[in-house]
Amino acid sequence: MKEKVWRRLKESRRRGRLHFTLIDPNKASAGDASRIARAAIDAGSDAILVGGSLGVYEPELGRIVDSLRVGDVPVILFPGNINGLTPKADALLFMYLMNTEDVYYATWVQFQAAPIILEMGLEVIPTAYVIVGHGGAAGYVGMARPVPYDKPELAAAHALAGAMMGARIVYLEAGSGAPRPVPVEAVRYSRILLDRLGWDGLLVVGGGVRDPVAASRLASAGADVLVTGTLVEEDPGSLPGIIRGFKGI
Ligand code: 1GP
Repeated sequence: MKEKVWRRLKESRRRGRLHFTLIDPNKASAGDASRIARAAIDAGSDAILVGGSLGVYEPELGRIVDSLRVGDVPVILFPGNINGLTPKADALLFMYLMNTEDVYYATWVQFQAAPIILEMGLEVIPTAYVIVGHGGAAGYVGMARPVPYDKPELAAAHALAGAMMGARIVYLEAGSGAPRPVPVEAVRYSRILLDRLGWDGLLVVGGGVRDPVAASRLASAGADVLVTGTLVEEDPGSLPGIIRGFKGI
């Protein structure tokens, strides 16, 4: 199995915490995406994620991925559905939505996508996706039963189950544009259980992070990677501070 991007991420993590910028093809044209990616890489992003819950389609997705080749960082697909695939990317988060109520998002879309992904030759990074709190469009479209904000132990149990199912990434998601990020306690509990398991994957957190203090709290709680999306579209000037807050530099 291809592992180039995964090895690179793990290698980078040995040097410090990581930040990924999410670009939603439904919200950004190829020109916008290119500008956003440039600003993100300059601010210290280590990878660009591309995906969204609605309105993603080829050939526009392929054009957007092409337009993101503006620096030496991997472009990784973050698909909301089977339409979020293109062979032009470097890798794909092969996601299973741990707390969906619909078998389609748990295993069925993966079954339909797997042969296509194989044909495309994409590197796959198994990813357990856990929706917490607000959940945003991802929670709504994915028919999730979001983990309540005040039940961090439930988020951690999903994280642990995902790791036991073979995930290399566990992604705790509050939803793009969520009013509050994933609670730090959910990250802390998840980290404790994942460490007890001896898991050597990456714990990713995203959704609703808008300031350096929130970013730094998530880092202290044990997140390896912070994802932001909305921010770089709405207020790119704030990105360097948030990335510094998360990386502790
Ligand atoms: C969404 O976690 C990401 O999948 C990013 O969320 O747009 O709120 O930064 P924001």
